[in-house]
Amino acid sequence: MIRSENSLPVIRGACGHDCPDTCTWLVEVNAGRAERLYGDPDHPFTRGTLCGKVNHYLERVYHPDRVLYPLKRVGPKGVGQFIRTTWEEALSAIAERWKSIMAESGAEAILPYSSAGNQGLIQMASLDRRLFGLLGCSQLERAICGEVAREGAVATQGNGYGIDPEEMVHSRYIILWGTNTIVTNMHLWPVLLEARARGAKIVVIDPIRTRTAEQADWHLAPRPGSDAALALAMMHVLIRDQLVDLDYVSRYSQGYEQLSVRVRDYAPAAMASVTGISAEEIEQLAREYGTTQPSVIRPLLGLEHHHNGAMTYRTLTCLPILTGAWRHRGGGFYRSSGSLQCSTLNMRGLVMPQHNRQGVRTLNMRDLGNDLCSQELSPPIRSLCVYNANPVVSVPNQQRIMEGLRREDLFTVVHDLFITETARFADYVLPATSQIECLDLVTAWGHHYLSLNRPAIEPVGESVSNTEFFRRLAGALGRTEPWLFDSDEQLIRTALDSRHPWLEGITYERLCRDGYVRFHHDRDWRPFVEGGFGTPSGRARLYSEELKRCGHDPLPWSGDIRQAPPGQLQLITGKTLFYLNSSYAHVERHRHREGELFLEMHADDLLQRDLRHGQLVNVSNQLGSVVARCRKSDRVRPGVVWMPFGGFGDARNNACSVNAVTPEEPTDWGGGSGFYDAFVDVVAVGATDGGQSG
Ligand SMILES: Nc1nc2c(c(=O)[nH]1)N[C@H]1C(S)=C(S)[C@@H](COP(=O)(O)OP(=O)(O)OC[C@H]3O[C@@H](n4cnc5c(=O)[nH]c(N)nc54)[C@H](O)[C@@H]3O)O[C@H]1N2
Ligand SMILES: Nc1nc2c(c(=O)[nH]1)N[C@H]1C(S)=C(S)[C@@H](COP(=O)(O)OP(=O)(O)OC[C@H]3O[C@@H](n4cnc5c(=O)[nH]c(N)nc54)[C@H](O)[C@@H]3O)O[C@H]1N2
Ligand SMILES: [Mo]
Repeated sequence: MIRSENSLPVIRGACGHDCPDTCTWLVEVNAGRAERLYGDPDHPFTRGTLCGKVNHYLERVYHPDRVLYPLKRVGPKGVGQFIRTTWEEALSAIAERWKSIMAESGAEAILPYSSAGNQGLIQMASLDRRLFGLLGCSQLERAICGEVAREGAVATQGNGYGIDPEEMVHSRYIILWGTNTIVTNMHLWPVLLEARARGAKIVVIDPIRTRTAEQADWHLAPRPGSDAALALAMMHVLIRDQLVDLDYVSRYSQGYEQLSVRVRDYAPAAMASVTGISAEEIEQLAREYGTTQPSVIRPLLGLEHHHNGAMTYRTLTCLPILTGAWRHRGGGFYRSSGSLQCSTLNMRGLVMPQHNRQGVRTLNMRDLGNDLCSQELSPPIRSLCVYNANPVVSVPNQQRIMEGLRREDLFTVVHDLFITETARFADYVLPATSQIECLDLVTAWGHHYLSLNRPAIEPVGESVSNTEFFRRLAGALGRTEPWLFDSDEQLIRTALDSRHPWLEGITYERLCRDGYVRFHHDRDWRPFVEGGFGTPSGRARLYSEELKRCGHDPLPWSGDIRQAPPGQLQLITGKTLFYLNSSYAHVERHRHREGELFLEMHADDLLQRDLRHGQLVNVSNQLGSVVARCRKSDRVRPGVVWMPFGGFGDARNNACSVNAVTPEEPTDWGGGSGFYDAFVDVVAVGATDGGQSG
């Protein structure tokens, strides 16, 4: 065991928040209480620095509002009035209710609803998948983060793989496309700065002048949703000016001829009005990208939350094929290492899909509101079990979700650390452990390390980990299958037991000893250096028969780019520095730092509406409305407004989130939601009091 300078035991762990960085940390414990939590200075990627939220993680662990005991609702749904109950009573009430629902309507009437609130491997997806699969509960399509992007990349590459982000230090042309690295992926930034010190240029493509855009060498602000048009205009220049690596293209891809014909329609001059970027800038971007190697495109969330999100990703992934960027060390494309990490692990062993009841329906998390309110769904959702998620804040069409959650005949169970905006509607709220109270194998979607999170303290109050919650539920339901009761250590050993070469020498014991391990592969690992794409032919698909068969355009396409209807503005969101998605709004320090909900708006749009900086405005459309403080800002372009994402309301009183006005419109494919194709009216609701400028 490691000991601190004052001889306290120090326990190694890893952050479980839904974030690419997956920092490792050290926790000093004194008489059973965690006294200090700080970044592990030895971790090569996170280098001992934690973010502004997790630096104060212990305030979350010991927060007075933490749910410490099982709670039972006594007031109306949504009000959040509960009384303390026992685990025994809560579990037997849940089991009794679920058994009668299953007998009357079938298990599909129960919807387990979870996301990546804890993205540790076994706390996110293990015993829950086994139990609900065996019972035959409705399955959930989880496509609100990453899936659209992955599916778009798959259309071209056959898989969602990209380069190892640490290799970006070798890149010489870096395009951060629809991502705010400094805020959301802070440990990648030093890698990029090192690349810059070695001569790299950093370009940011984002409709908003984000913190990252401010620090970039060049910022281009396209109209939201027009990125595929921009990429096609780049391809037009690459092909026209013979900047294509024809050797790479002819050996390792298919459909170059068809693509060449397609891009003729995308001359920079024609795309300038579509994208809002001048023809000269498009020409310059394409030439620089086509003549500088290694070049890398690093996109993230901003592109996938549009209705054309998958096609946009499909289009962008054609660029490094045309330039042959994949040949070069530090060249290619990188979005997430998540699917790569999972492909090395024994996921089937972990979730045991062979025991799932067959023919069960799948509901999409995006549609939660409509599904809860549906008169047609057969069977209707009669019970909802929420864990690792706070859908009232994070899922589009919030009003509809709350309407559904108010249904008197709906039996809602929430397992969380706090009485979240969603938990306020629950019949039972059950206490969840924090990351320093549970064991897990933590994968990362932003680097190539696996970490072991060891519990530093006993569960606070009567809280239990997700895996323990599902063991208890299985017991209460009278199940006896031993694999529903596997211990956390057994689950981790199962996950590691895959015989994948990248896991060679990586054992539970080694993780216990070292805390984290880098995958066993060469530093200089290039996924598609000699083709080897994940398609049946091994070639990348510039033209795709598979897409055609599914009714999509077989070639990259700009999609129909939406314009705001007259008088309305297009609303997009981004993550904040001090909140992690819907979380941390409960902690005063972070609440204070983020302040009240605001809307950034260009001076021209303010003027047109006779609005003033600092005024309270009502942001609304046919879905609902949300009140925010209006900020005059030159970070946004006219016609586009920006609102931060998070739970800005006082969770005890109201749910206040941008998702009050976002649609659950399906993306082209990939099962996601066109959140950012939200069009809103903005009108004053109060007098000006001079808020701070963004
Ligand atoms: N408009 C708009 N909407 C968005 C986004 C956006 O940018 N704009 N972002 C989208 C994206 S990318 C994402 S990933 C989603 C995130 O949406 P969510 O996953 O709903 O949000 P989180 O705040 O990450 O986590 C949800 C809950 O998990 C709980 N939790 C944490 N650890 C545990 C645990 O060990 N056990 C249990 N039972 N609960 C735990 C937290 O306390 C929190 O209440 O939101 C999406 N929605
Ligand atoms: N501090 C902090 N860090 C986080 C999170 C958090 O909540 N807080 N959440 C974590 C999660 S779950 C995720 S998925 C990641 C997300 O990481 P990012 O993708 O970096 O997060 P966002 O802030 O949503 O950045 C997306 C950017 O896309 C831009 N954008 C919107 N529409 C378009 C468009 O049409 N075209 C282009 N080019 N850009 C567009 C937005 O203005 C925004 O700046 O962050 C993770 N890290
Ligand atoms: Mo996410």
